[in-house]
Amino acid sequence: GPPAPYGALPTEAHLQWQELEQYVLVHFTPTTFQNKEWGYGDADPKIFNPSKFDASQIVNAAKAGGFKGVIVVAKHHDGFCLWPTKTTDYNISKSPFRNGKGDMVKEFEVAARNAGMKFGLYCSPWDRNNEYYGTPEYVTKFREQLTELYTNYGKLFITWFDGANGGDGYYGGKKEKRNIDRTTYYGWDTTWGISKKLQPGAVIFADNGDVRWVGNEQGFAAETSWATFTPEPTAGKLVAAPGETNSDKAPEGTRNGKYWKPAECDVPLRNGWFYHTNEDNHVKSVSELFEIYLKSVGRGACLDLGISPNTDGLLHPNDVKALKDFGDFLKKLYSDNLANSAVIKASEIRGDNEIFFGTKNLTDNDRYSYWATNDDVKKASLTLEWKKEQTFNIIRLRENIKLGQRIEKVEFDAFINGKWKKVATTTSIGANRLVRLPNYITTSKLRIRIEESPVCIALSDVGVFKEPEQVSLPKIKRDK
Ligand code: IPT
Repeated sequence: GPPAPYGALPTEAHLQWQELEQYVLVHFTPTTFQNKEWGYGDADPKIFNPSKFDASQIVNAAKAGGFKGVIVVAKHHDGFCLWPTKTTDYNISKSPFRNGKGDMVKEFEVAARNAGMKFGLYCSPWDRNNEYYGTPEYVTKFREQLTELYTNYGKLFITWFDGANGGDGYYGGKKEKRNIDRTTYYGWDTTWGISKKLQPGAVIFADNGDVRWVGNEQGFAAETSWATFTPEPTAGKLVAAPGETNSDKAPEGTRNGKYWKPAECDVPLRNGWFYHTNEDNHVKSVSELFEIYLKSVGRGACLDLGISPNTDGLLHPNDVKALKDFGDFLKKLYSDNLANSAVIKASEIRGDNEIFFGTKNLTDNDRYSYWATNDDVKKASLTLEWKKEQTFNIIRLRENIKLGQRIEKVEFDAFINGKWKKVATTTSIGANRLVRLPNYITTSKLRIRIEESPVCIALSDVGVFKEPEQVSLPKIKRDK
């Protein structure tokens, strides 16, 4: 039979989320028209007048970048709701957009579904406009907002809870500071109960949610990154909560952690989350995006890229181009998986059962079919052999995560000048691991040695790729 699962395991919602690998997060509110990052909740709704708004322009640009889902910030910290909510007047119906008859969340949803992309929503807990913020009445309203969002916009893949909250605002028009206890105020168990009931297929993003914040806004998971995590409260708090969690440990996660809580890497395409004209020339390049991709998707996390429409309600041409260039780059990178033309031999196959556990499962594009070893075999190797020499620099490994995250160390050898030569070492594998060799290698044999695992091997994928020539990565700035 199959190997026993190991440790904490993903839910069905986790698996669906994981398979997306990359999606975008759209920030667009009156804050855009104020040229700010965090709105104070003082903007007149009349300034929200994106006369050329076109959700499909934005969504299709993301799709061209290889992104498979769209999360819309339905309400940011400024409290302005992009849908005609019943909970507050501070919403789109008071703006000139579509003469006060518009629903921007709906327009984004329709555009995403038309593009074949998944849809998700962000609704800020912090609300710097709401007069009730800080009292129990606001929490009731916040839950009503979530209920509206969970009811009227179809099936969501994610519901996103920002830990940034509490402080200055124009609450009910009065400038004040309102601090709350982020661990107790929102009644997260009850609030997330609504999410689970109305959107059971959606993962909850939060420092201590179904998917964890990676702990920085650079989009970098750690070189060793576990999908399991044991969230702990910050000093002096009794429970972990968004904004009050040991997020310093989040880039790496917890080996053998209590819960399956893989990382989401959120990072904006520009410097900030909102559009600013003076950042038109600070749109990330293909090489910067590829570095982020390697350190997020390539380390088993998902990449959540922030995109920001301008005051016309469109993505700037520089952003559109950056996304398209990156998408074209990824297409080229993945256009030829050299593992498909290799003969792959394993040091052993579980129960000699080629069909269930053989090496054919490594190249069938199915994340859950796998090559496995016998129960007591925790070290094993694969050899890929080609008729002719091949040139490549990227190796992809995936485990069948339905059986948990198992492998802890892998080494790679290439057969060069008649000898095996070690070319790379890596650690955590999980849902996806991209190993990038600093230089192309040319060889007819590649050996993959799994050196450490607490249990037998259950590997689902081997990919071998050649990076398109034009890219050289930026000098690495920070790499935990
Ligand atoms: C940071 C929050 O503290 C964290 O909970 C999470 O929501 C994260 O944002 C999302 O990027 S605050 C940010 C200014 C680092």
